[in-house]
Amino acid sequence: MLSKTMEKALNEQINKEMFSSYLYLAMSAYLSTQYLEGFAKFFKVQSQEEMGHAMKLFGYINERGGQVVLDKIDKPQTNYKDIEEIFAQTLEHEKFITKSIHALVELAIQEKDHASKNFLDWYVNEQVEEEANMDNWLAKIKMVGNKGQALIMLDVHAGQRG
Ligand code: OFO
Repeated sequence: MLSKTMEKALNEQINKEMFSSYLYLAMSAYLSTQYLEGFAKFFKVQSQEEMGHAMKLFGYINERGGQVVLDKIDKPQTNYKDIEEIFAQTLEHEKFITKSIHALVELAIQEKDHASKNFLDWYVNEQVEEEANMDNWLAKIKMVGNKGQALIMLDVHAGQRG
């Protein structure tokens, strides 16, 4: 059985993961208006992954006899300066999510909730990948100077994400 504190903290994480999904879907919509269809697809896939992260927590809370309580999801930003701003914000957002996951792990340790600690390890590893991936894309976009033919090539590459 989950403690009430852990149940509340995991529910808050569901909201953060759902906001991530919403945020990346908003980015995808914006990128479509910029004719960057590859990046638009990339963020649509990312959005679906985030919903998967939320649903994994949803399943875990249920499995441990807790109750999922869904909260309001904040409105994401609609317009962006350019693709560099999008990846810079994405990297910052992922760092924020990493901190949130680490705080959950610390809570699990404090409560001697070994099952939750074990469950959360998957997210710890996932965040290493998420940050590295976004950092990599941001570096590449900076390299090509955010425009021109090289950006079109990166767009094609981004669209290959399955
Ligand atoms: Fe769920 O990892 Fe990104 O936000």
